[in-house]
Amino acid sequence: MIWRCRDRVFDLQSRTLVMGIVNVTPDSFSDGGRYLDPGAAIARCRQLLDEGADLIDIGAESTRPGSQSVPADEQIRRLAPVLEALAGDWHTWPEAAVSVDTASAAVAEAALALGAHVINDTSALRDPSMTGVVARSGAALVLMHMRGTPQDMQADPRYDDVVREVGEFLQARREAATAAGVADEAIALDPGIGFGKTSEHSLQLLAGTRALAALGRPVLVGASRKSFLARIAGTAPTSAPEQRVDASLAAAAIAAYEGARILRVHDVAQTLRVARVADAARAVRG
Ligand code: HH2
Repeated sequence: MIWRCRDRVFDLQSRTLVMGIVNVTPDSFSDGGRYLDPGAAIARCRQLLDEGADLIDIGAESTRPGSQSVPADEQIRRLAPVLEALAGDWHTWPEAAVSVDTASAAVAEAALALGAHVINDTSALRDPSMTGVVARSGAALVLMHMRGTPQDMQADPRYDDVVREVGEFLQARREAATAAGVADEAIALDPGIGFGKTSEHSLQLLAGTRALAALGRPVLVGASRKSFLARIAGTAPTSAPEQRVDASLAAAAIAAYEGARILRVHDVAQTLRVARVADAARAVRG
């Protein structure tokens, strides 16, 4: 299976991709405030690329439960210096790609003009202009499932069968995107771990990765440092996100072994080693 991200084409047959997270925000749940300064964000991107990240995902708006939305012009103001700096860098990492985490078509358009290869839309096309912007650019599009909005998504989420319902939603969004001109081979699908999900729902989606992979597009899993891992691992949900790295690596191994092709993570170097082990185990399983 290939995943087309403008001029970057990833062959996902045997290799799970690792996407490093950089949030240019004051309030992200794990790295909020650390990379709000453009110089710090650029240095972090370069560090993750040096560690071997296949992609970096840059966000200018937190989507943690209860977070407030950030106007498009402010998102662009935060992203532009980082994207501009990276655009001059690509000879150093010719095979890596840059993703921008936004649900706004205006932000996506500005980011694509500055060279982004992927739009990571956690709202899966709630902005009706998003498909046109992505289709015109030839960029890749991540479609993620979220129940509700970051403001209300954790208020008693319920599903009859979370894996089936999320799969049906993602398939419908994929069809909407391709009908609007986005190439199917540019689309990746994401169950949205923690987005309108209890810990049990997030665990079921992680364990059910194979069912989503059967839809035939690369599955992206973002479990990194999320609080459901603390609950399962027996650490306090109030624990610092940095204390959830080992549990995150376990989640990455499960996701990759069960067919996820892209892991969105804070800890790139460790996850790359986990991904290689999971890839090797998948290869001998056949
Ligand atoms: N999770 C977060 C943000 N964006 N995008 C995708 N596709 N999948 C995810 O699971 C996902 C995502 C939340 O993590 P983080 O970026 O670390 O925090 P915040 O939203 O607080 O900035």
